[in-house]
Amino acid sequence: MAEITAPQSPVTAEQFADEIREQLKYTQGVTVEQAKPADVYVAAASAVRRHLMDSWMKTQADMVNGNTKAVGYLSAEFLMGKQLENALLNAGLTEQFDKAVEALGFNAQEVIDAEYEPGLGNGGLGRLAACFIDSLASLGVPAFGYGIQYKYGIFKQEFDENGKQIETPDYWLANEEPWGHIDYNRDQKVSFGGEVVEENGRKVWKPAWSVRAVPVDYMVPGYASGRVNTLRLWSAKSYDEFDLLTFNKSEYLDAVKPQVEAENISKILYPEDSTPQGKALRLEQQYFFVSASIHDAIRVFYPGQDKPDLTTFPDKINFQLNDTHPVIGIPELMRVLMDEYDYDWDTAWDITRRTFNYTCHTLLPEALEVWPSKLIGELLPRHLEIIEKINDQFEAELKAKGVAADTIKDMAIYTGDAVRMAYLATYGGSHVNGVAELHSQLLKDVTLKNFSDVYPDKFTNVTNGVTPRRFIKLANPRLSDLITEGLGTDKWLSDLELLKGLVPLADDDEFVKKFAAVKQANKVDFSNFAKRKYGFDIDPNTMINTMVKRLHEYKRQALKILSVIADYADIKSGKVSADDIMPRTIVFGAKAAPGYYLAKQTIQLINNVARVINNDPDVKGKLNVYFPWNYNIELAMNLIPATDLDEQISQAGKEASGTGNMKFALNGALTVGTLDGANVEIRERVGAENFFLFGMTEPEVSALYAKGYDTKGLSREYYEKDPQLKAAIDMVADGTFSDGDKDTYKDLVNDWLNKDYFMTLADFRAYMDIQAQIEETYRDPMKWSRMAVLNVANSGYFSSDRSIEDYLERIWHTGPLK
Ligand code: RUG
Repeated sequence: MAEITAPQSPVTAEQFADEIREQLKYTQGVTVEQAKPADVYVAAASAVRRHLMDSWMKTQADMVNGNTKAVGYLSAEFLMGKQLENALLNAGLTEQFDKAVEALGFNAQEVIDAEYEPGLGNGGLGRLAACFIDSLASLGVPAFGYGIQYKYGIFKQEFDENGKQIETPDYWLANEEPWGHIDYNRDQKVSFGGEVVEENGRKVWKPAWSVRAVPVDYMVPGYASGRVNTLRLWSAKSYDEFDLLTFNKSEYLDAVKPQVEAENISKILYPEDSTPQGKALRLEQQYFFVSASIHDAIRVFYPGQDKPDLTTFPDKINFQLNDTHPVIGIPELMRVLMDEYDYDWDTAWDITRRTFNYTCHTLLPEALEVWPSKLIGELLPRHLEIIEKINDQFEAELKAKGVAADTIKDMAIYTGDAVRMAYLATYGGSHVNGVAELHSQLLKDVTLKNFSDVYPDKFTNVTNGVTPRRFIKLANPRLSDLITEGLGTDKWLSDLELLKGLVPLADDDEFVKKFAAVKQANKVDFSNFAKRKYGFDIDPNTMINTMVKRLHEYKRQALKILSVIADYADIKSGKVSADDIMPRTIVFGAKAAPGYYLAKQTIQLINNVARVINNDPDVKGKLNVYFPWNYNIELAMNLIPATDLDEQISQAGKEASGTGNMKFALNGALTVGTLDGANVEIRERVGAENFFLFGMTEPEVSALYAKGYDTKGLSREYYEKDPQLKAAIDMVADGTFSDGDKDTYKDLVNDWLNKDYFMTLADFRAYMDIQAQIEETYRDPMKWSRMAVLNVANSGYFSSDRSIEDYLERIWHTGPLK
């Protein structure tokens, strides 16, 4: 019998059923007979919250009264996913829930499905924030997640009849949302605009307008830690609800204008993954949540004190800046300390520098935010002054260190016209980290090279991770049970390195067969899920080959679809018989930023390749492409456990880390990938022989740029020289996937042949070759499954618990609550 250490709740299933009944009756006013699954979901969520309440209050009290420094994770995105199952797991109520709901006459899955998934993030960055707050709570570290409760999350994706992406608003709050508690009594005032005047020798900011930041609190229960932290998402409300005078003049729209303007701030998540847009509103959002959070932390840690000793602030809490989005917090804390609490510049600077740390998540220059000074000056005039002064101090410091004048100019935080937020964060905080070893190295060598030359000690790496509770235990219960059986304990859920104990089992045929059976059962489940949700007919006896991630040129969905087209072209031309093909189902999931033209063309192409190939009798169902729309966490949790082969094929040197790659490896998919981001570390750990590596390395990519690949149109040479590549591209150009219309994809084709910045064509041959090797391996099921077992066994390092332990040791220097 395996040793089970999962949290146990004190209540029985009968008692939990009574609690649900009580919630239904006394809070919601419905009888069990009247209730729908959605009512039971709300009641169960409220009942779980009650169970977590004491731990939540105790965690907060211990945090304020104890001496353990807390972490404030400042993030514009938290992509939490559905909450009920996770809360049940961490409260030790999973079994009680299943039985209670059944006793009440409901199906547990239907109740769970009734929850609407919040999409308060764009992709990896937001999901990482969610994994991190889960791990902080599970490790018992006092922490706040601070962000924005957007009214509309990331857009809902649909495809029209031509396969084009359509974006529709995702009003996730349309139905009752039982998790967030709106705390009107702990609001904060956030001001904008106006001017700075001198009064009695002091700078005084006279803002023009203010909004009310109201916190909406979400519990973040730890797994088996007894701790419950807080995710505090700010919602913008107006101080002037309604102008009665204007209304009485029958100017109804004008009467609500101030309210609409104020509430716009938390209205919508910017649908961007790596390119900042929508300037003014985005800066307002950033300042809004950061200013409210800083004031909130002062309120929390110095309760009831008018004149707190804020020199201790960095000992109470450290703020982690999740990308450049919250970096305006640096001048904000300076302003608060000087203007609201009377500290001098040097003291304020010392406190600020010790409070903040910065995580960079990108290597794409366009994702490092640069704000026009004019905009900052208009919205936050006092902050612009402070930034200028920080820049003066910075330049003086560099000069004193003997840095050359030209370099100082290159490093300017404030250029006169613009403010470079990544530079401000690097100078204004104690540490800077990248999110995978290669990424952190490239930050030091390229992106922030000047800074790392001057401040080498600031730079460190923390490789990303994912929470095993959501992405193994909840997503893949069969594999979880098998792991527990194999290891004889379920302790791996809070110590993922224990998975190493599975290594010897890769040589145990019985275990490997069980492992393969788990994968097969998951594939059947996924096929049923895809039929129910999307109407797809996925054959679970084919290899499930998945590529899910944001649609971006650097991630190279184009490379994948070109390879599919090349295979298809081979069948059509008779070069290859469909009977000889290893049956494969390729599943894509991806949203493109609404304004990203080539990404949207790629989506259209994939959809039309799917339409043509899936309906072509010549292919005999051997090659299938599916593109379920609106990729989200629910889809991920169903698809990842069913995947045989995962695609991580970004151009080397472009993906900061990736976290999907970790989820797949942990669920026993094999990876085909480049030496990019965390792929490098995954491959090192699972073993080169258990990873399908292909493509150029980062130095090879750089060398090819140096030859003028994108500027001299060198990609065309690859097209001319490789008949298979040529056939594939010609098929796109000749209208095969656009009902004969040659214009539909002309911009995409033009880009491939004349620019191809991300070197899809240059890596095509290597990619086709590795796919041949993959097919051969897959034809030996035991070999494949053994490799998959070794992927699971050696991926324990990629737990977000380990990432948080690295942050604790290298950056935050704090630990669990005593
Ligand atoms: O693109 C990166 C991923 O490589 C990374 O895994 C993830 C979490 O660190 O963050 C993604 N990211 C980067 N999302 N937005 C940005 C823009 O800076």
